Amino acid sequence: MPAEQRARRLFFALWPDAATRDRLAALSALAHAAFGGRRMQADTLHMTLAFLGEVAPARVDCALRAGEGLAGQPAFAMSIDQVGCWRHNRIVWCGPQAFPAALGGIAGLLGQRLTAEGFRLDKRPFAAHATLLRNADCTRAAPVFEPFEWKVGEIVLVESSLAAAGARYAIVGRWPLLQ
Ligand code: 2AM
Repeated sequence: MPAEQRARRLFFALWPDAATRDRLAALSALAHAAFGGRRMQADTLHMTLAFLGEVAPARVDCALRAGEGLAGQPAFAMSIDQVGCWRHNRIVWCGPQAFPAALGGIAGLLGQRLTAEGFRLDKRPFAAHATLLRNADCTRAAPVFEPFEWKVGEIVLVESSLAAAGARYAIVGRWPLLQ
């Protein structure tokens, strides 16, 4: 099938700046020493806001329009101060214990906009997490670590494609938040 007709796997996310990515990568190494499993690539660590799945090429503009609706939302910061392991899927993740109100506002608005554009989203409540490891052993104890701040200044739309070396991510849209 020609590339321009192929469905594209898309999701909205928070993408860390270099300093935050380095902190996330260091936390991933620490978590790996505790839980084992497979580390996610350091340069693509992120927090998913809304997963769209396979999107037909003609519908990509609808996703971009939903992103445009985020203009005017405030930039915010969150403290990454929690590491957990989900037994049902053996994912080790990190996130904020205190869910920032601004993040709830952005996720809620994005969900509304996407629904209005005809996307069907996961019904489960949004769980603010960045996946660090897969296939981890959740019976082990979580590591102690120094919490750090993740400053969020933009929302991105990401395309994920499968390459020989695993998932490849490309940012296909970005929307700055109000500083
Ligand atoms: P996860 O890290 O918790 O698996 C790209 O796959 C991103 O979209 C990942 O961060 C993944 O979250 C998220 N995602 C959410 N729902 C998904 C689904 N049904 N299938 C694949 N990825 C999903």
